[in-house]
Amino acid sequence: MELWVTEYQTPSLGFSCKATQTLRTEQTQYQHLAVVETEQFGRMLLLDGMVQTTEKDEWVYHEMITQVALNAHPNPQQILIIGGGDGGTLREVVRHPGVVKGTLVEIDDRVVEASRDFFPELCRAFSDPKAEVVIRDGIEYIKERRACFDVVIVDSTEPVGPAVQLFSAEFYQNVFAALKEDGMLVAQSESPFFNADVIKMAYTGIKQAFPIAELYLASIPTYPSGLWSFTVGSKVHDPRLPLMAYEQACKYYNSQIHEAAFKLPGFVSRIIED
Ligand code: AG3
Repeated sequence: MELWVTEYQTPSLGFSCKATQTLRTEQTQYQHLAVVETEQFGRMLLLDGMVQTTEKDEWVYHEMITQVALNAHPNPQQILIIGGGDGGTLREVVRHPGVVKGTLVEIDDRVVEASRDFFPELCRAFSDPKAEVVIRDGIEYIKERRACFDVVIVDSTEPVGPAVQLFSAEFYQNVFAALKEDGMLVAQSESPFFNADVIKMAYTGIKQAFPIAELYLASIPTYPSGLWSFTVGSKVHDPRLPLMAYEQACKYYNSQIHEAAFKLPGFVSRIIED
């Protein structure tokens, strides 16, 4: 019998992968978690039926959510990741030469455990001396911090379930307060084809809190529509300019991609124009 795993990307579009094995399915305290072995993309992590990452294309997302801000900031030493319990973003953070400490704050310890059990390429950062993993609600964590991070990365799920508030204007203001005076925020902000409303909400909230707000894109095969957006908020530095262009061992990110990623198709520019 053939086994297929499907994410319903819209009510009328399914993205299906042939699976060879179901490695884990469980209801955690916060969400439904599944790990399946697929033929096309290797191991795949799904939360509430939505693809979070796969072995074969995780590097596009993890490099692009991390290396753009870390290379546009002149001195990115203290980095906070909210969400991202699989560890892929943390791996990118700790390998950047300027970073002194990468703190990951994940609400659901079962995501961290699934990564430890099934995603050796993602979880290796957990044991890095520069890394700290905290199991807590990032919304609460950020409220208690003032002017202590150079870059905050929001590696969230979609704005449903535990992540809803991670797209709110109030949360972005709390991130602003937790950043140092020249800090930067980067948040994953969904597909311009299917989630224009989410992009608008993230961009508007970030623009209210930060003097500089910019959107950039990357091509991620296993996410809805394959075209994905990230939104940066910055206090001082222009996120579009790669200062350091640390790109060794990157498979997607380089300094030309950095600049090109901010060039937007007309339909995407129009989402964030008011
Ligand atoms: N976080 C963003 C995943 C969004 C995917 N959406 C979807 N499949 N509908 C990924 C976490 C990886 N560290």
